Amino acid sequence: MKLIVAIVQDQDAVSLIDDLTKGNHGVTKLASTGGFLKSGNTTLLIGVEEEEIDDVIDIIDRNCKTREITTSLLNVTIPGETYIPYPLEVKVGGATLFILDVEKHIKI
Ligand code: 2BA
Repeated sequence: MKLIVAIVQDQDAVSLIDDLTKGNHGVTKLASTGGFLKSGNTTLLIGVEEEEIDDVIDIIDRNCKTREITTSLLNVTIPGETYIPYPLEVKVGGATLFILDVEKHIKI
């Protein structure tokens, strides 16, 4: 068994979870925060058998879009001046996936 950890954008999470559930894949949703943008994203835990992995990746691919986000995260300091927010274009990916081996899966 494998555990797919999928970090996706909040906007894509509802349709993705619906499609995973329709496809008979179990999924748990966690609210998470990206370290760079410090804004909310969604982390999904999806436990799958090896032969389901391609189907799950397909479903994620169909639901998750890459978006350009403009953020004023970075500040430029000019000597003698206050901080000036500096607009930064960031491409946020469709999804970031980690696929891990599961040693044991127990349901009680
Ligand atoms: P964030 O950390 O908020 O990053 C959002 C987007 O900002 C990233 O999109 C990337 O395009 C950009 N970015 C991140 N770090 C950067 C840096 N040091 N300089 C310039 N741009 C930077 P994605 O790569 O699609 O990542 C989306 C979210 O996936 C991330 O949100 C983070 O929550 C998660 N993530 C990505 N790579 C990860 C990793 N290796 N480990 C754990 N989580 C990861």
